[in-house]
Amino acid sequence: MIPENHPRRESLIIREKVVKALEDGYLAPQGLIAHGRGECFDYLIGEKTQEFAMKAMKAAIAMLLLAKNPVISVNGNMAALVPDDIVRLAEEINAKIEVNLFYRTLDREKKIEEVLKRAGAKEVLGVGDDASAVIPELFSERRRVSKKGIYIADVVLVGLEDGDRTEALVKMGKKVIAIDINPLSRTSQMASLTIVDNIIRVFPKMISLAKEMKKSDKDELQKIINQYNNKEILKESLRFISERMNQLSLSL
Ligand code: PTJ
Repeated sequence: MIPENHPRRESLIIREKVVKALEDGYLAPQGLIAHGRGECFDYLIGEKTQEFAMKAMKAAIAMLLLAKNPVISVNGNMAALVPDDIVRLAEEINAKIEVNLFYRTLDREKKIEEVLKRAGAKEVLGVGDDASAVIPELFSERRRVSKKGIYIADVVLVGLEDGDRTEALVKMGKKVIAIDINPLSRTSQMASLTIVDNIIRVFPKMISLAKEMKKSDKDELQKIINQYNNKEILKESLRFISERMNQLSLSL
């Protein structure tokens, strides 16, 4: 039991979700390590959504709303942390949902499909034989994708990802939107657009933005994308962290 007044109660509740997903058999044990790394970066950005992430989210929603075949790619950690929000965002932007795992097993794929269906998803791609197409130049199990999903997607939203697949998808001419709280990771550096923030905070904000921005016309959305520069956003996030650390060191 986590005490009501524990100063880090929220963070501990999120940990419990991740541990439960491991016990239920759909989170990879390595997902616990990934989560811990994320917690560390969250301290560095002040455990709040910062301006660089807001700008990236707006451009991401513009990109997703203009996409012909947008897909949200789901792994074990995403299914553990934001299952309902994945389904709600997919509905708002008219995206497909596909399971794509680094540590791929059929059992985990099926369990993640179940979690997403319980959250309201009508169709979940990438499970078992549905993942019969291959991403070229990628040698991990992540290379196998659905012909109806990631294979033909023009925009793919990924979270807590390894860099190789992001690079391979970009090489295939796709736009990759990465949610990664570590601006130094290969995924963050390789993605077309990087949201440097905690996925827990990102999804609700993206859902609100999608509701609002759906009313904009195509030219307005395209303008937001044209003005966006991912390198600048990554630089901004690193400057923010270093300035914040500096200020904190002065206040001790
Ligand atoms: O479910 P599977 O088999 O596909 O495996 C999923 C994991 C996450 C284990 C796999 O993709 C992996 O090993 O990922 P990495 O290489 O550890 O990368 C995860 C990235 O996500 C790191 O850069 C973390 O800092 C970042 N991250 C961790 N927690 C969060 C996060 N980013 C946003 N929000 C978080 N809560």
